[in-house]
Amino acid sequence: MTDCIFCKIINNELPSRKIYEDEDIVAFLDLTQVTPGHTLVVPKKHVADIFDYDEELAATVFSRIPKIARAIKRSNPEIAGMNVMSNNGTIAYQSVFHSHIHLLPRYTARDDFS
Ligand code: DGP
Repeated sequence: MTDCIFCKIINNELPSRKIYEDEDIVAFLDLTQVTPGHTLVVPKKHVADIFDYDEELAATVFSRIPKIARAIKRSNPEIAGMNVMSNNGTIAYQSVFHSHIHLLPRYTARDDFS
């Protein structure tokens, strides 16, 4: 989709800090960094939200999450947990309408992020 920010990131038309990429998905740091290491896992296929997934795409995207979560956790010994979540629809606070899963590392020593 031509005016989609995440399609542009996937196609390297916009910069991002990618931490993982394969033929189906890309994972890059969220611009806002709600907690340090806040990452978005994004299917390369443009789907607006969870309601657009077929089973094959769901299996592809969600099966990658544990591997990426483990890699983020390994990157910093202070990471003690992680929120994995997705906003779907304006009412659910989705702001970018190319589906994505948020990975939010949580820190024991400094878990004072709202
Ligand atoms: P959501 O509100 O769930 O749709 O989350 C969208 C996220 O996308 C939000 O946390 C900020 C992030 N975001 C928006 N624009 C950009 C961008 O250009 N680059 C990066 N890396 N993240 C972005």
